[in-house]
Amino acid sequence: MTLKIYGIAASRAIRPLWAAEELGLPYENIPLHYASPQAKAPAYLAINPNGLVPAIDDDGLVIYESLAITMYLARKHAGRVLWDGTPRQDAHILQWTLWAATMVEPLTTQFAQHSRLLPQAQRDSAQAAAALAALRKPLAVLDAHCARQPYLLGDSFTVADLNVAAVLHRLADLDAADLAGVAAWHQRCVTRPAAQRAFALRQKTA
Ligand SMILES: N[C@@H](CCC(=O)N[C@@H](CS)C(=O)NCC(=O)O)C(=O)O
Repeated sequence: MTLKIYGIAASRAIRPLWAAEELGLPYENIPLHYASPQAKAPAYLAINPNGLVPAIDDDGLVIYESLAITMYLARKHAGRVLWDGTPRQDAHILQWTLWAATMVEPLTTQFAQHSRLLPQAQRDSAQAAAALAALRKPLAVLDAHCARQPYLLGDSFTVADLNVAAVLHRLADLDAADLAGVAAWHQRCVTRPAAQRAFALRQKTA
């Protein structure tokens, strides 16, 4: 198989898996668990020296960082679904992806860790609440944007939607945050057939 995607689907590997499904690419998923010794063993560190998932090997081209991988796959298969190949679209894809990585993901990670990922004894509900409170500002920006158009770049789903929706997926309940625009847009993204196929992999490998 030309495209190998490392990482169990119940991890940030869901992002490249979702992208591959959107693009209709054949791929092999190597269900490496992020907490397993293999993720820190020399064979995998040669692929991702950070010892984190996901990473991909696309016919010898090795890449890590989940959001960089999805953008690479979208660009490589420009014109298929996720990217139309214009510099204008590229600029907005980068804008939203970096926004998600810097303004949102540290807070969604803090929330996920302190609400469900860390062992119970290490969870601090105050930290989970603080993350949700700090998220209100960037999510209000997204909410206002989503109220104006169906997808982040306009009428069509792109890799910007995939990246931002996947980052937000770690939040429990967007409706509860009183963000109707974000909640409706997020539903549109995650109910896509390709997203559902990728999410179904989580049952197999969780
Ligand atoms: N910025 C990286 C983060 C990757 C990351 O932290 N992955 C987690 C799984 S979702 C992991 O491998 N954790 C193992 C560890 O922290 O040792 C990306 O987006 O690919």
